[in-house]
Amino acid sequence: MSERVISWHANPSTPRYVPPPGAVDAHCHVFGPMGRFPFSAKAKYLPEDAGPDALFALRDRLGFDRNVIVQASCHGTDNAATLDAIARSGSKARGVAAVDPGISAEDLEALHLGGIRGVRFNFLKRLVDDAPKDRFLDVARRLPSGWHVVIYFEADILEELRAFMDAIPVPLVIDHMGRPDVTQGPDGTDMRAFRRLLESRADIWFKATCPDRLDPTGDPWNAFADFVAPLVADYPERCLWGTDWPHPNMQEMIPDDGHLVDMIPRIAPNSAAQHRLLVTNPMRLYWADEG
Ligand code: 0GY
Repeated sequence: MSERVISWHANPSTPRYVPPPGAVDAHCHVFGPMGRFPFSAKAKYLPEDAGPDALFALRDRLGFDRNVIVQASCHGTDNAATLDAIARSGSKARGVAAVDPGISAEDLEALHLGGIRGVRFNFLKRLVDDAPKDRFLDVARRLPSGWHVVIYFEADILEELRAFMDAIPVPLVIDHMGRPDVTQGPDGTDMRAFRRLLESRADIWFKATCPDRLDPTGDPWNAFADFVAPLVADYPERCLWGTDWPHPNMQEMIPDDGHLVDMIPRIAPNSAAQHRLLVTNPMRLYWADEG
């Protein structure tokens, strides 16, 4: 792997939808800059730099106030780039780390001081070499108080992961709703399985994110809107929203971030629902110390 790729829009449109004050982009990443924060030797993609200055400029342009920066797989378990971006945000960013499951209590505490509030367990084979459930469970049992676990998986392994998720003793956040087939519609097999998961515990949250990844019908992603709106309506206190900028691996289908923001009123059609999705819910998970 030698060629560095660009997976984000050079000049996204200004959204028509205006987020409420205090809105949080609760799923985004930083890449590098590589000169200071080299990518992991195990990285499955090699992006151009997409650092904190670009992230915060986009935040302002889209009308958001804060970011939750999720450690991207290209940086492995070295969270230095994520921590650097959080430190540069002036308290306007917090993060989710990827850790070696053998991490010490002291190193977890240092991540907490750096603004990390959760760990991500990634089960996508195209992104990570291994996902050791027993070791993940061990670290899930040792997390600092108030942290949660973010899980990234695809719909075909949801059932296989149920016992593992049941055993995690902290809240769970499911990335991109476990990558369902949104073309099945809101009553399809994938949505029914995901709802069974949400019904199994009151502390499972989900990210109503990534129409660009999940909806093969393309922008304006009508299948995604039809699929996700009923879920947000039925679980208004357990949903989060994010841009997913800089859209890892989307270089063949780069979304316009302004259009992504314009999805918000289609899945959360009134101001109370929007406020919960963009402010109340992420603040509860990531800035509980301010609440
Ligand atoms: C996402 C999705 C992807 C990548 C990563 O950490 C990552 O590299 O999360 C993906 O390629 O599906 O949420 O950013």
